Amino acid sequence: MAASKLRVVDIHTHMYPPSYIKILEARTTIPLVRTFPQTPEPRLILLEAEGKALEEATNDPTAKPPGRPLTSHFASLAQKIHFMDTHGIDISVISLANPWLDFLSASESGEIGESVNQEFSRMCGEHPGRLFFFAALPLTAPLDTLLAAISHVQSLQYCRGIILGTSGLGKGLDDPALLPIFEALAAANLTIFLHPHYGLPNEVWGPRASAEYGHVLPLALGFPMETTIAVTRMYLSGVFDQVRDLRMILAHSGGTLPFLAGRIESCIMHDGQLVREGKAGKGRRTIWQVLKEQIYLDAVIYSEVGLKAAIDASGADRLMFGTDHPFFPPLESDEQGEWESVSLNADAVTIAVGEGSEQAKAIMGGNAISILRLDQK
Ligand code: 5CU
Repeated sequence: MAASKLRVVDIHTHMYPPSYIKILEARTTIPLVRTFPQTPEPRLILLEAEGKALEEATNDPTAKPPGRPLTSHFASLAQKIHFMDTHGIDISVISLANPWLDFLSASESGEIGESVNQEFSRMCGEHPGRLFFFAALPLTAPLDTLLAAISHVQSLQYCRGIILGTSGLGKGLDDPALLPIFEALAAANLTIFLHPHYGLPNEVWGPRASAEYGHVLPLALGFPMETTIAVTRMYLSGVFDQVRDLRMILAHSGGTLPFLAGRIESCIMHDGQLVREGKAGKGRRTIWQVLKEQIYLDAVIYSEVGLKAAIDASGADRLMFGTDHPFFPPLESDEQGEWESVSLNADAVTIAVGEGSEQAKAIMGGNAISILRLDQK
């Protein structure tokens, strides 16, 4: 068999288009963009965990600035292409970063969503074949607006799926009211890219976190647990059986799902209520099966240990490389150069499956090209 060519595809790479940044600049509650006297660059404040730091910096001009600097990496298309070129990335599937359209009112989200998706479509059109995108859905809008949005994004040439947070319509992803949305997405052949934003309640991090531990706890632990909980709730609700054509890519290699799937299974088998209600018996598709049939995982886990667990759980043919650009820039080297956060993920693939192996080529790009139809412009 002829060896396949390496093409690198980044399926986890975000942007906030300029129009979206304007919305954030006009806001007074998180998410928002604001300038502080202690630093020249505007700050992007996204997470509820950043609330205390925001309050302190607002009241005290000497307090440390909250959030992260809003650099050109967040909103500039030229910068995205430069980042791709610097890291040898052939194709990127770009998506709006969190918290997407989740905070918009019901009356405005449909229209803003349409224009944001149109903007992503236009950006992809400027680099045909190099850029595709996951669209954002106006989840706070009425159902007919939401369904119309799915039809709209399906018609956009470079759209390959949608990016979704874990709140769904406000009650999580096991909400029966989401079924028509999942059905419409599956029928439209639009893959869901599931991404965390809400983390865990602030109290979990304890009183020292905001002042002493930076963003480590919400990002390293809150994000992956959020994803794990959301997908486990979906699994327990039966939605994967109800919508068999539903396809989801889970961010950050599925949170902790590959590691915890065995424990989830054991808890189901040993749960008196589920056994009595016939929900744990023979014929049930296990979470292992769902992981191999309806779920894909990105390879944004920064270590071969987690990556091997992801491969064992879903299969090397279901893993897809990502960078999480523009998050996690280098702090002590030039942002225009190579990013260590990227090489950590690329190295994890090499160590896990062998440099230049067919599995490495698949994870680095081949899988994304076939799963997301990136050969069709
Ligand atoms: O650094 C962060 O807060 C984030 C974020 O908000 N979203 C993301 O995708 N990665 C990192």
